[in-house]
Amino acid sequence: MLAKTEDVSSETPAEEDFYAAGIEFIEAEGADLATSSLGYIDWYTQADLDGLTAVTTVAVNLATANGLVCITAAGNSGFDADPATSSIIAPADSFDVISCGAVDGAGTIASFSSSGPAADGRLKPEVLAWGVGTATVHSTNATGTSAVSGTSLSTPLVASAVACILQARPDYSVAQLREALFASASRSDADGLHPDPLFVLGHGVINAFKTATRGRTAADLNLDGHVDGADLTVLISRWGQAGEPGSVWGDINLDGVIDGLDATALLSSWG
Ligand SMILES: [Ca+2]
Ligand SMILES: [Ca+2]
Ligand SMILES: [Ca+2]
Repeated sequence: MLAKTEDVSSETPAEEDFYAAGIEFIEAEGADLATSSLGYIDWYTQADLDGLTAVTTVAVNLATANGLVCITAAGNSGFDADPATSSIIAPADSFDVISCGAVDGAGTIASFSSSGPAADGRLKPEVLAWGVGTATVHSTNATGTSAVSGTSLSTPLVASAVACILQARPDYSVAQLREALFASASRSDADGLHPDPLFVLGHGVINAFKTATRGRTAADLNLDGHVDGADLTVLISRWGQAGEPGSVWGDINLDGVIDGLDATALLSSWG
């Protein structure tokens, strides 16, 4: 569903009300997530981005409290080396929104990616995705694509990954999804979270596969919390698939191919 709430010919506080109406509309229609690649700062200062003040921020707080996963762009105002200065836009300061910065295709932070923290010191942005020269549908050519840069481009990539994650893991609440997404991102490791102390990189680049499979044993191929015949059916349907160890879902023993050794491993986890 699309909710067109922004008037691109002007910038007035009424657009924040339109945004609130749009997110209410989407939530009422039964959406599982909402994503927005815009933000408001003209009538706010960074001191106002405390999670409690901006109209869009409060609207997103209500939406996430109702179980709607919300994703939004951090902004394109760049960053410096001072963790005390911020350049995010509302509603990126909302408590449970997933706010997104941008990296290039090599994973290097984009110079335009906005930095946090929120005015009350909370980590923002939380995650990163590809937002430099990102391939996207063309704005005027119905059959063409173009390469566009901005956190407006990394944000829908995160949203589409989260949509896939929620299909695999409908058990995730907003809080559980955030926890799994952050713990699976590139700056996190087995020891836990290592958020950027300069508030530029957040928890790093997202990893959808790790997020979707977090907390599930490798043999639970349909991610339902049990190892049983349904998982064996999945394994057989993927028989013979090969790739980098750790990248093939069903390669339980991590040797790069799905074969009898994985069936043996699955049976050893049965029940
Ligand atoms: Ca506007
Ligand atoms: Ca299963
Ligand atoms: Ca294997």
